[in-house]
Amino acid sequence: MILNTELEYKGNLFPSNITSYKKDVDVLHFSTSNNVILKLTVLRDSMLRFTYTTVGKFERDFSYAINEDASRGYNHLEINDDDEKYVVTTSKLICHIHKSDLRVSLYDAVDKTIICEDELGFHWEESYELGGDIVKMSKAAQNGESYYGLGDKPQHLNLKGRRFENWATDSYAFGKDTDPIYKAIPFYTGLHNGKSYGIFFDNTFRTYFDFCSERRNVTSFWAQGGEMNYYFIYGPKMQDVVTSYTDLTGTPELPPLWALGYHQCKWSYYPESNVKEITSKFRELQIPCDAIYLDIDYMEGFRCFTWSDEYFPNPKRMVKELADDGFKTVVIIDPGIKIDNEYSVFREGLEKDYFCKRADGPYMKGKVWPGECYFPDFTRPEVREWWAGLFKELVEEIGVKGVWNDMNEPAVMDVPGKTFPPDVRHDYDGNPCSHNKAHNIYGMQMARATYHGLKRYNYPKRPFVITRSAYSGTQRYTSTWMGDNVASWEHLQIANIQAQRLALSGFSFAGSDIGGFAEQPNGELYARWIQLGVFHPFCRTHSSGDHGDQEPWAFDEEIIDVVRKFIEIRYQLLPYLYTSFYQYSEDNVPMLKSLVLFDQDDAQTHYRTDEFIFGNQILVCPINEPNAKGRRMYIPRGEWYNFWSKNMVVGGKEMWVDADLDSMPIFVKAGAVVPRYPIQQYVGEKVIDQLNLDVYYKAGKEDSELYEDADDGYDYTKGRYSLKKFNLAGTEDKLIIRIHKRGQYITTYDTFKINLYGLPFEVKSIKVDNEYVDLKDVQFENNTLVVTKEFTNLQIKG
Ligand code: MIG
Repeated sequence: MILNTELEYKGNLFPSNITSYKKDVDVLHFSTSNNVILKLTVLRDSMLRFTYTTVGKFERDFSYAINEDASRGYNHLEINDDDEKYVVTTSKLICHIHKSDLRVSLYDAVDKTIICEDELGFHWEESYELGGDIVKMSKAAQNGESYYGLGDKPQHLNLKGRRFENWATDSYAFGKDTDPIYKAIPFYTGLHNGKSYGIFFDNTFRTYFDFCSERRNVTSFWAQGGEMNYYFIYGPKMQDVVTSYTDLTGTPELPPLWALGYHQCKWSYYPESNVKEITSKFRELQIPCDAIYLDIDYMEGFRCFTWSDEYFPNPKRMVKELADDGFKTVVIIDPGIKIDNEYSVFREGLEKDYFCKRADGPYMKGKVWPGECYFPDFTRPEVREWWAGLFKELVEEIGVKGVWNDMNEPAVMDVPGKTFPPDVRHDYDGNPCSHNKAHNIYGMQMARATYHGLKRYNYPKRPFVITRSAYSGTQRYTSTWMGDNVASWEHLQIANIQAQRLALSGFSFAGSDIGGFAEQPNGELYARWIQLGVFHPFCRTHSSGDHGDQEPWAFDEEIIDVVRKFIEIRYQLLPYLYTSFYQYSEDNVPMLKSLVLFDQDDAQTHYRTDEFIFGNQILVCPINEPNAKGRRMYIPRGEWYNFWSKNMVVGGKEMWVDADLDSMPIFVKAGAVVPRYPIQQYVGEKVIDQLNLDVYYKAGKEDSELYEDADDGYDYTKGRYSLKKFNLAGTEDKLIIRIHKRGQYITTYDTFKINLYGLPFEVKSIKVDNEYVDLKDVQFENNTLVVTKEFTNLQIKG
């Protein structure tokens, strides 16, 4: 099979000249004399979809990735032509389609500069093995162009100079540069000359991307089947590219707040007494923790939806006792259903014909943990419905709060390719196909069915699901982790890159196995990893357990203290993190921002990997090396306060930052208003009776947000939420904070405790809503004050 788009390759076929053109509102068809049709759909002024067929007729238009509610609509659409080309113009883009060969060039509509242009453009090769085409696209790389995205690739953040494959693969102990691994997210952004665009190649077959690796000036992508079908998304800000892609493929609903707490996991905690020992120890050592996981050994012979009588004689009681102590129970559920006629899930699946079959009729049989298994065809709506129903007892009756979907690449043991053979049939929601097409979305459809089950039976509370495999759009249903990493310093670095990369690929709710899954970290590595992990949207320690324990107390006192301290920081920042989740869910804003996403105009950011912005205003940089007392890092442009010392630094430069083992580089953007909770051992342990607002003075303006609701449930969808926007404006002798409020949720607290940092003047007077207040009345002391949460205008003067 030809795996490249090289010009010299003789099997390549190309579109010939355009012979007809047709316009149907916002869909333009360009047909060539050799039966190629380019269908160009104008979705938004900044988003065009390109689909090609080589047989004069398109497949049924169906995608698992696209979010039904994605924004559509444009302000301007104009089509002209001259001898050489058609010209499609929107308010953001100008698109040329060349009449002689169907090649496409895209320009910025405002300054007319080139954004992206076809090199060979669309071409294809006939696939004798599979039938249909191997569809290919090549684009000219622009001067100084950089590339980002592609989901979970464990490589340098900037993808330039490399080639990648997307084929969901179980990758135990993967390494730096292993490719592919668990996920297939065929979306990237290009950045050159201050402008960014994105390409989402919505094709679920095995796809490849080449960023100037095969040829220095060419970027290409291709698939082993299906149609050339991609979305072109223009910025020019990378943040707009990422939010548009995220809007296109969707975001999750808000998770329950506890899901943003700290989670503890291991393969495996059993029996019940061991689980209790672990949870009690967290409380005894006062290390906050919200969730405890049960890996495959909780089941009876690895049969999904069963419990081992021996290890867990009364799961309902145990789950309740754990819940009384603030622990939510999350259990693993794999796709393989054990072939066992005594097992009701198997019998039902068989009777109802829900399992995947080989091309000639036999069931797809594969070995996984339970032994020989059959596998539900999650690409059939009826099967997903059945699967969702299987969670009734687990969730409604036993009280499990979250489900962990593993092995859903799908992974199969002891066979070549470690997955289903290609002839396995799938329904693909009424578009029957082979595993070649369904492989990359199998895990997504499993997680989707799981999500619907959890949502149904946990209602009116919110569901929590975590998946290992994913395709674009999977973020609508579930969180994710990076799979089986290793306890090494290099993997700490990889985890950092993967979390950033996933966030800029639309999938923010992600985290690594803290400390590493395979092998065992020493205390120092574990502590450094916790420091990074508490700044990832999903925060869980997990390990295979085959090299010893990985609870905080498996290490010495000093490490326990560091771990506690950082998990406490996460719990204090929960309202900030939750707000960031709200901005992701509602406004499609990634929860982590690589520096290039934060400030693309600063060329220094284009190859940075370690530093990132957590939410919108907190800059962090993990320590990646042993025996470090600090590190050099790049501080992005602007003014930043050292989180620990509260000293201000001016960015746009590299600097050394001290960070002994009990510290790490953390900075807060000047002007930020950061909400802070008291330390709790689990979400909801305390009623919040006062909210801290840490206010970092800035000579100038900065906006911050605070989103709050009941932390669970769906009342927020009926308006019972509270969204506060803080507009901060500082001058030499004055600081003004205005609040704009929205929503009807009434917070449990009545007052803010405002902690002022970096004030360049001594406070002489305070006005709340235009009335001078006695400094005593607001308990003004050491630059802190207490004010009613109802204030809309606070003026502090020197
Ligand atoms: O073949 O369920 O990535 O998190 O602990 C190993 C046992 C299966 C792989 C997952 C890992 C999990 C483990 N699973």
